[in-house]
Amino acid sequence: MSQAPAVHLSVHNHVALVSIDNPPVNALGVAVRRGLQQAIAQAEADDRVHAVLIVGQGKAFIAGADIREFGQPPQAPSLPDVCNAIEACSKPVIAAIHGPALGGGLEVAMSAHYRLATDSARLGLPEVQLGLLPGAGGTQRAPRLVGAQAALDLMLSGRHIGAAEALRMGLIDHIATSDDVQAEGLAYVRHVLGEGAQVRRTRDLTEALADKRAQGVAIDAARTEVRKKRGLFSPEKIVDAVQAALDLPFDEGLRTERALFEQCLASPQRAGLIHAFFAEREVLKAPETKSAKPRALNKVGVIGGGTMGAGIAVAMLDTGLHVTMIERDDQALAQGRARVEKVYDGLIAKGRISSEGKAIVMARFVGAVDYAALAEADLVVEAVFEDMAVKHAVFAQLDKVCKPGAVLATNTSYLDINEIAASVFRPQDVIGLHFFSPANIMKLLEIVVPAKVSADVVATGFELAKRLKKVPVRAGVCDGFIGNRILATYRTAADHLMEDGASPYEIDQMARAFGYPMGPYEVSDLAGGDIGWATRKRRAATRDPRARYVHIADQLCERGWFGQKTGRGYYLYPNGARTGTPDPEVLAIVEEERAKAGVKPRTFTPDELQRRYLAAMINEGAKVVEEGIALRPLDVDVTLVHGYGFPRYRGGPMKYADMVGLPAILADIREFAKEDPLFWQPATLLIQLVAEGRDFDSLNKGDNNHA
Ligand code: T1G
Repeated sequence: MSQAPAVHLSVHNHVALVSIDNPPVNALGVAVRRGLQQAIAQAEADDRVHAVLIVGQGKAFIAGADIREFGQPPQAPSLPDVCNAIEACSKPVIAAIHGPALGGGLEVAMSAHYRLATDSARLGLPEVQLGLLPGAGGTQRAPRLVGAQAALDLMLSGRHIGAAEALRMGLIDHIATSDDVQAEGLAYVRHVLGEGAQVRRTRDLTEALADKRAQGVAIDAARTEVRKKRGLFSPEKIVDAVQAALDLPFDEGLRTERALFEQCLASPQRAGLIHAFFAEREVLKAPETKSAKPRALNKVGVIGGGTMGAGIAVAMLDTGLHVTMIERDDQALAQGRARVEKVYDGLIAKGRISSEGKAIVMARFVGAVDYAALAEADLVVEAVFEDMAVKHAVFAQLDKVCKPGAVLATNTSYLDINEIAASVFRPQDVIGLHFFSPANIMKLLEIVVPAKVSADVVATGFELAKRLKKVPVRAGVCDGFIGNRILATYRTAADHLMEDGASPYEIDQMARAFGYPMGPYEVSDLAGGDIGWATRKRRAATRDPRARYVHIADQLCERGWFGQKTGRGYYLYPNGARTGTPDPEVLAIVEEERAKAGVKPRTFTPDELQRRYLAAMINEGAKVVEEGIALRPLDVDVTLVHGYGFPRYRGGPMKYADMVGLPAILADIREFAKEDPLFWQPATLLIQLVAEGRDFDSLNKGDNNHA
């Protein structure tokens, strides 16, 4: 059965209506490109046709090139050729935009001679978020329409703008008065023809670039800005391409753009960022979200007004939910409320909301010390002290007061949620919702699935994540779930390296050079060394006595050197400084502990440090997948990117491992195991994949028979 054409052409009263129909977002796959090229040629040749109108079917104009085609052998026609054909049309071509017109989609619109948009339009050139640049003439046409400064802003930020801003900057010519984009488009074509308007090729426009000095200033400012984008490849190429638009004739500029585009396409960052793009969409597809509908979610409760409780309350308030915060007494409740208000006062100070805006939000906040206030809650998140007895007491209360069908969630970051669920009469309603601090900022939300939970409760967790604009990852129950478990392992590898001869500052430098915003010891100082200390004490009873244990961190904590909050940790933070300076006393303690451990220190190259740090992360990631704690390797990637600072342009540790090659990772682990066979036990899954010549990505694609 032949596939429906992706592009339809029909003629209405001398207007050729070119309608793109390639759900879900009219991506410019090869069928759409061919269809567009043929439609323009037909319209050109049809004497009945006086003008051409391009529209998109469904919820989008065009969301860009088909990202799935990148990395595949190119198929003609190329998008630049299609855009050039549209622009070269001898009859006026009008693009009518509704919904997303992004990347190649906006490039198609910019190659048209006139553009209108409805209020629903979202226009942008977000290629930089995929490690690319606008490669179908966008870097040459956008500056000719809106000037270098506005064009560079769109391309370097990747942000989406609305119709009003697009009109102000000259990206479109008209805003439709209704959402019926086809009707509005046809009416506008008649208006354009009625005005006797001629073809207006963007390549020929000069007005927006007339003020040469201003264009030069824009380029210089952009060069300064891209220098701050640590490690990213394509931003600088974008500026080079826009520079070409200022310096070269159009067609030469196009050739320069193409060359720069090819460089970005070949960069591993493109593969990493495109993996991240699709992985963030795949994590939403958990078995429970496919099989069950979420429960109602209007009124929510938060138990505990501490840092996490208050952050969770703000996240809920920000999305329009009614929040009831429960605390043990009025004083604690007042402190909880104050923490919530402090966030909004900060936003007022930054001019991000008005005091009226704050009042409207806080009107949806209720504080109480009596659990009965939660009788109508649809979902309750507990964020109290990490102690099982305290959790049991809270859940006993919730079990008593919450209505049937209410979702009972715990924000614990490591306690056994199966045990918490077993403590109530409705274990099917208990789930883990593991937020990351600050909970109103951090994107990641681990949705921890205990054994007895019902599918619609899990689906409700995902629905909440969507409402909170969080990135949800489904995780099984184990100590540390996905993220903290892997963190503990690569942090231990770092401690081993420190005791073996590397300084904590070298290790942090390695992590930053790899693309992390901070190294593990800077993170420890920011979060507070006392948190890790409590974890180590908690785990002491169950720690394998044969396992190597490094005492350096404990030594700092026993001195009260917890980090920024105590003015020193691994680094010194004089006078409340936010950036630390290396501390010779810490190095002395490290030396002391090496001597006590009988370690003869040695030097490590940054490459050796990086290979051990990443190998520990990847190996534990593989164990988390093989045990089913994470559904797929991409779930590990999304967790580490959105919760632990793993550089997004590398896609995540499992994607990075695939790009390095699993045989090399396994060989490293086996090499390291010669020194410490207990710590460096290669994951069975890693051994299996190497033996089968497969990579982690093969498990992302649904043939998950990795058991
Ligand atoms: N190509 C292929 N698939 C795409 C796609 C695209 N451009 N955009 C979206 N999808 C899929 C997505 O994977 C999901 O699939 C479904 O559509 C719905 O998306 C030469 C080089 C448009 C704002 O970067 O930002 O043009 O999971 O869940 O929340 O210069 O998708 O259902 O199987 O995100 O409503 C530039 C990327 C490409 C835009 C809609 N364009 N897309 O958001 O739905 S590079 C982009 C988005 C380029 C040229 C260059 C968003 C959206 P599935 P969704 P949404």
